[in-house]
Amino acid sequence: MIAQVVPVLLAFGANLGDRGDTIAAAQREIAESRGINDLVASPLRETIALTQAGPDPDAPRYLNGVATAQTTLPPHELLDLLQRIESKHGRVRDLIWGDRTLDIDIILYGGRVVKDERLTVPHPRAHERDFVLSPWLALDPHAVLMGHGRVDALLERIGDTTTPVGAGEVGGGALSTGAAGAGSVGADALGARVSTFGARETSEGGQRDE
Ligand code: A4P
Ligand code: MG
Repeated sequence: MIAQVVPVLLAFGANLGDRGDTIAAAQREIAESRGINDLVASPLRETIALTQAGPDPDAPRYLNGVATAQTTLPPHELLDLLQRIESKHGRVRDLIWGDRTLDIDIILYGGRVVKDERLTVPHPRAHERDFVLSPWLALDPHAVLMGHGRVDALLERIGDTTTPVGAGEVGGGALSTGAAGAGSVGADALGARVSTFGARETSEGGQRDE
């Protein structure tokens, strides 16, 4: 059987430890994993921690970014891979939305809707999070979030409180070339690819299995 290749959008967040190094290492490990190709990472953004009580300016700040990739892994196998990489980087789950060394979420898995006890895709909160939308928009000015519309309009509606990573700190932009390796594509080519998430929604109502 020939495996289907599906474009995915992943989101990365870290607010403990060497945040940028951790995200860069995780992206490299994902890019090198079986069933993953063409990983391209956005620049990282510095963001205020969103806790269950709301934004907390006193909590350690996050670095957040997104990456696109092509995968032949089914959704739950992709989640297994991401959770293994989170654990390897010291992720401990205690508080809901608590501080963490690394969080990796699946924002989109092609045009597919998944909803079960382990996985909800599209990610149910992505449309209201500047720390997801802002780096995604930097990667793809034409990005469309399935079920919610254009990312630039969503971001304008909620406001962008994220800031660029300071000079001298590790950012995702430099990593994208290294992590993606020989099979990488540039952000321009990727933009077209990322936009296909939205195209599927427009033409097929966002319910299509890949
Ligand atoms: N799960 C379900 N759907 C998904 C998906 N699409 N991607 C399940 C990944 N995992 C998914 O996640 C809990 C469970 O969600 C997993 O076991 C998986 O089976 P988790 O990573 O253990 O915990 P979490 O991330 O704290 O939970 P949750 O509800 O996914 O949190 P969010 O909504 O992702 O928010 N503030 C800033 N500035 N930046 C951040 O990145 N992140 C969060 C987490 C809160 N505040 C933040 C940030
Ligand atoms: Mg998570």
